[in-house]
Amino acid sequence: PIKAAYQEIKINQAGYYPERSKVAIIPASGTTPFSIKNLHTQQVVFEGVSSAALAWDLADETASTADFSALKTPGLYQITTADGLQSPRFRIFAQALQQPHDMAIKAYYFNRASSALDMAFAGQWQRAAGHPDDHIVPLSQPAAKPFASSKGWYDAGDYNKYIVNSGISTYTLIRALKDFPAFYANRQWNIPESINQLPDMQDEISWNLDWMLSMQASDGGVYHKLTTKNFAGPVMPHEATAQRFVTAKSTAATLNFAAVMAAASTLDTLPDPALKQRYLRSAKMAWQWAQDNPKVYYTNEKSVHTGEYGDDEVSDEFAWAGAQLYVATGNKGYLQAFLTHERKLSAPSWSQVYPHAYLTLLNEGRAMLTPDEAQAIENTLINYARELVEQSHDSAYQIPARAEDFVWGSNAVLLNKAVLLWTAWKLTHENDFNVLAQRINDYIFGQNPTGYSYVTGVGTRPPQHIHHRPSYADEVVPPVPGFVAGGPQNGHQDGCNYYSKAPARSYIDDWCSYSTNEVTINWNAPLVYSLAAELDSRTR
Ligand code: G3I
Ligand code: 9MR
Repeated sequence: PIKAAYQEIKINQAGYYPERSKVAIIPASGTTPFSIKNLHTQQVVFEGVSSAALAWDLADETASTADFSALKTPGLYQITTADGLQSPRFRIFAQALQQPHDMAIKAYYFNRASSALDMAFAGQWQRAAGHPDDHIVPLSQPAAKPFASSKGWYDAGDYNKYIVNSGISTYTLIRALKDFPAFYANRQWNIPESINQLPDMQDEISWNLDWMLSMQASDGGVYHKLTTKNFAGPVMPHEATAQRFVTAKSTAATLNFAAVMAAASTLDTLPDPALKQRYLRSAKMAWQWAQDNPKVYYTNEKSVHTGEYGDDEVSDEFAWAGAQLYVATGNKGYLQAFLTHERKLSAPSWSQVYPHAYLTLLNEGRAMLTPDEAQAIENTLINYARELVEQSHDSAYQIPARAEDFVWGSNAVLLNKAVLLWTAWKLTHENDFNVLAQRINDYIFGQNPTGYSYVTGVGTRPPQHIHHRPSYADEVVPPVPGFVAGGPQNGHQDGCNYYSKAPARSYIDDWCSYSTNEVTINWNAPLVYSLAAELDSRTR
């Protein structure tokens, strides 16, 4: 694997559009003069001095920040210091971040189940179809009549499909489509559906909604996951042929499903107008099942050893599903679970879905709230955003990261904070919120203590060995592009050899490291959102 580059000057390896705010991080213990050379002309075009250094214990590092926002001329550049530190080469160009956005959303196409990936769309990552999932029975009823549960996205580096994780990913993509309609109206990334009249984003979302719908039983309850008993080996989809089942239903999956279906029913780019009622009906049935079964918590059946996504605190799921159903139906009874939930924000995640209710209520739901209700939730979000700005003062990287954020998928914890920051920025136009969200994008593309751009195929030092079965098993050297790695965290649950114990450095670009170098649909979704938000913000 390519090694981490601790002693490098860190920049956003995806590049900068000219008017963007730009900083570099210099691993040095004092203010340092730096210069920037245009690599085409070999002229020094910018000179400056970095800010006072800050120690950051989460990275076991002292570093200072070099602002070069004033450099706006397109070109290829490199930053150096007098004592020989260097940055990777980087570009300033008008289209910066557009291609990374398209790659990040295209990753969903690459992870489609039940479909061959054709050369015309997948290029060298073309592959045969796997997992038709057209003969599925519940694990507990082997003699039941099989049903089809095809399509959807593979969760991650594994081939299973889990409702709660799939649901939040779909919701975040729905959010992006609803929040940036003009951006998505004409944006295409060469998928089989690109020839139709709908936004590609709608087509990609529909691919997973179709699967989710099939996971609802006739009583309204939703199976927690569709899975093999054990994780497949590192083989291609069509070679992973162990039998798949749906497991038990759960309250968390059923409410997550209700929320996503209610949200989907409010999309105005649906492929068929009849789907609106179908989604809404499914959402209401799921809600009713959860009312009748409020404490069915999923744990793996004895014979099942795949991802659990277990959650025995579902008041946030009730709040989210209720808020979505209120917005979709106008029936205020649904909002009760939200109104009585303890008002506390955090980065949204598969187990913490309360923030999703905020996002819906502050957007489509706003006009349906009383002024007091609207003001209260808006204040909570803005105060949370201010707290994140405070947190960002702790390190030269200027990102809102705390020790507790360095868990499995730490990159997505930050990206989900960015989703909330973009929303707070839209409400207030406070510049701090916009800049902080940009810093998170910078961090993801290489402006972080390891010097990796964490997104495959983007930048000068991207991961090469993600824990992603197709990337491992195919004959192609580069991994499937556009996936963000989970990121550093010092739980070290996989027993691989880490070079550092510091949370923000505990990352290795190795197949071995499924706790830092796997990829998943729920980590890519806030990346897609945050890049779309940043690109869209240029027009406001
Ligand atoms: O809830 C406890 C918390 O109380 C405790 O303080 C903390 C300290 O470590 O741990 C918390 O539990 C963690 C849990 O996530 C909730 O955040 C576990 O340690 C941690 O191991 C667990 O990680 C999950 C991982 O699966 C293992 O189950 C990740 O969140 C989750 O993203 C990941 O998801 C996997 C799927 O199972 C399978 N598909 C791939 C996907 C990504 O790797
Ligand atoms: O490969 C699995 C990965 O996709 C899962 O997210 C991860 C979740 O725990 O587990 C991985 O499988 C490992 C298993 O849990 C333990 N033995 C080693 C497996 C990876 O090679």
